[in-house]
Amino acid sequence: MAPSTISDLPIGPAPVSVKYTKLFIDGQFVDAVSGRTFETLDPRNGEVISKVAEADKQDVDVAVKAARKAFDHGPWPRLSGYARGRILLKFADLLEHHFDELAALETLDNGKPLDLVKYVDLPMALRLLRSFAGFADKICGKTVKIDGPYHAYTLLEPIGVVGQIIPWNFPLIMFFLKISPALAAGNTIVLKTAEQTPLSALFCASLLKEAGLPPGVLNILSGFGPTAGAAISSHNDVDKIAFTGSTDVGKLVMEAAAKSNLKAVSLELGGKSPMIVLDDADVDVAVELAHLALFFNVGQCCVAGSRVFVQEGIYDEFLRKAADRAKRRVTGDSFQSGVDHGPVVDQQQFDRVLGYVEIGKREGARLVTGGCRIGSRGFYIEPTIFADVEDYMRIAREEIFGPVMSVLKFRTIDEVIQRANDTAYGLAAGIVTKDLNSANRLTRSLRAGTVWINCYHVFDPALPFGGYKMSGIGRENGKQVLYQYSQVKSVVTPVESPWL
Ligand code: TXE
Repeated sequence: MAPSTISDLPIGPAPVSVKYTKLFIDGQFVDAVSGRTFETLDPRNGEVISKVAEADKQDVDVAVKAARKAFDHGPWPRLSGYARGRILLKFADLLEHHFDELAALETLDNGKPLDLVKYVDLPMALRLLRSFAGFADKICGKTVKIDGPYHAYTLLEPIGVVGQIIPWNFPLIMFFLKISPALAAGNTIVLKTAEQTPLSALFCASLLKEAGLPPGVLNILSGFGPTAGAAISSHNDVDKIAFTGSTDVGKLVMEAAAKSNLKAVSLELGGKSPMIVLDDADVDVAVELAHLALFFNVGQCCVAGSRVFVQEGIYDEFLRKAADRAKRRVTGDSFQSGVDHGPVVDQQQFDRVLGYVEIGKREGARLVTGGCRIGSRGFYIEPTIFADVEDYMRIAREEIFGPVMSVLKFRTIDEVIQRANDTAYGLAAGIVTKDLNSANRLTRSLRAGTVWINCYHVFDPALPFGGYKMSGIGRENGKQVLYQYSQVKSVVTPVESPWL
C-alpha cells in the first residue's frame, strides 16, 4: 500500500438518500431479469452507498425492444421538433427544481466536490439539455439545385434506436451530452451508465414521465461493460452507438458494431494533451492555467493537460511555483464548501494512478511534490508533479487519469510542435503565450480537436468537441452532432412530370 502523508480526513454523513436503484425500461423502474444487483461505493470512504440492479444481455434485449417499439410506433419521432423541444425544456425545469438533491447525489456517487457539481457539472448538464431542446425545431434538410429538370431536396430523419455508453468522470454531463442531441433529433435510446456512478441518471429518469417523455424513448441501464455494454454495441437492432471511455474499449465497441449490423459509431476516447508554456508568458498565469488544466476534477478528464511543456527560460521558476500552487489545493470531505480536491472514483483508479507514480519514479522522473495517498480511508491522492519528464517515459505517453502532472522542458517552437504531436492521441491542447504569431503557428500545427489559447477547459454546447487520431471519431456538441444522430435522405422529383 502506498504511504500516506496526512492523517485521516474527517468525513461526514452524506446529506442525501438514494431513492432510485432499479433499471429504467419502457417508462418503469424494474429489477434486472436475473435479479442480480451490484454495490455502488462512496469514494470518500469506500463504503457501500446502495445496491443497484445489474443489467446484462437479457435486460438489454428488453430495453432495445422497448426503444424499437417507441421508435417504430410511438409518437416521439413523429412529433414536431417544437413539441419535442418543449418536453425537453420541461425536463430541464424539473431537474432544476431538484438541483440540490441531484447535485448531492452526484457528489456521493462520484466523490467530486459539491461546489464543483453546483457550479460546473449540473449547470453545464442543464445547458446541454436546453441548448439541444432549442435545436429540435431547427433540424432541417436543404433544397439542392441539381442538373436537369428536377426538384431535389434532403430530409433529415432520426437514425432509430441509439445505444449510448458513458463513463464515470462526469456522470451528469456525459448523460446530457449524449441524450440531448439524440432526443432532439427524434431518436429513441438505450443508455448504459458507468458501473461506478449509476445513481444520478436514475434520479433523472424519475422525472421523465412528469416531463412528458413517452415510455420507451429513453431507457437507462446500470451494469458492467463486458456484459451490458458489449450487448448494446453488438445488438442487431441498435442503429447507432455513441461511446465515451477508454481507447481500448472504444476499439471493442467499433469491432462489435462492425461484426453485428454495421451500426454507425461515434467515439470520444482518451487523451494525453499537451499544455505548452512559452518563455514570454506571465509565469503566474501559466502556473494557474496548467494547474487548472491538470488538477481540475482530480485529473479525471479526457482533455487533462497532462504533458506540460515549459520553455527552458522559465522552467525552474514555473516548477517552483507549480509545486507551491499544488500544495495549496484544498483536500477534504467533498460535501464541505471550499474543498477543491476530492477522491478519485474507485479502488481501481486509485491503484492505477499510484501505480503510475511508481512507474514515474522508476523511469527516473523527478518527483517535485505529492506522490502519496491521503489518509487511510477512501481514494484520496495528493496533487503530484513530476519534473524532467522525457518523451519516452510511460508517464508522458499513457493516460494516467489522475492528479499527476508531468513537466517536460523544451527549447524551440519547432521542437515542441514535433514532440507535442508525438502521441497516439489528439483530443486537446493548451498554449500559454502573449505572442500572437507563436500562438497562431502552434494552433495550426497541433493535431488536436480543441486548442485553448491562454485558457483551458472552456466548453460550450455550441462548440464542436472531439478527437483527432485515437482520441475518437466524430464530434459532439455544435450543430453538426445532430448529423451524427440523423440520416440524410435525398429526394428527387421532376419539376413537371410528363406522366402525370
Ligand atoms: O474505462 P472503460 P474505465 C480512460 C482513463 C481511465 C481508463 C479506464 O484512462 O483510467 O479509461 O477507465 C463501458 N463494451 N477513460 O475502466 O472501461 C464501461 O462499463 C462496451 C477515459 O472506467 O472504457 C463504462 O460504461 N462497453 C474516458 C464505459 O465503457 C464497455 C473516461 C467506460 O469504461 C466495455 C473513462 C465493453 N467491452 C475512462 N467495457 C474519457 N474519454 O473521458 C467497459 N465498457
